[in-house]
Amino acid sequence: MADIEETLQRGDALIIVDVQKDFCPGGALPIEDGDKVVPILNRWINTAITKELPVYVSRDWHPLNHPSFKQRGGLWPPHCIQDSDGARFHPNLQVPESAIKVTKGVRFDQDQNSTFDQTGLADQLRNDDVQRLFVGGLAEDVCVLATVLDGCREGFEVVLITDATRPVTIAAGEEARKKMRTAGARLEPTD
Ligand code: VGL
Ligand code: ZN
Repeated sequence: MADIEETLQRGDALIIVDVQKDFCPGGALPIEDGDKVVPILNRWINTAITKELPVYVSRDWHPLNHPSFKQRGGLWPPHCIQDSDGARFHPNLQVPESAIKVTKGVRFDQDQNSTFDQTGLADQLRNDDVQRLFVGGLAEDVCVLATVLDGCREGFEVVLITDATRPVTIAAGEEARKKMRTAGARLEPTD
């Protein structure tokens, strides 16, 4: 991809998925090198803000005893519990004041991996005249995957920033990239 400055234009939005402490090394559900996405995403944020493009920042925000937790028969250790330290954004992520926050994973009865799932995000983006999404964050094979697939399904052009995301496992990451390509997403590194 050309450099960020040349790439981002009117009609684009940046979608940053779940760059929270619990998904980074030392957190409750740590993703290897999860924190490495932070400086890359900061560059994208900076350019998006300079160009007055919208930046959407999602967070996983679970109640205690969420159904995605192992204790309830789910897949994951408890993570991103509402108002806990681990649910905070990575401290070095430069979340701009103008960022539009998307909170998900709050339902008591089911998980929401996609930032589109019951959040109204698709309508919000259309109201914002957004046509193309640049997506990064965590985890590539879980919430980033679900978000990219829903973005394609909703009719947006979707570009996954490949160096701005990391999977829970390498194998699942490969599988996720195949699914995203098949759905029509573009997979591109920052430069
Ligand atoms: C996520 C596992 C559990 C994610 C959320 O944000 O990718 N992964 N909850
Ligand atoms: Zn979760």
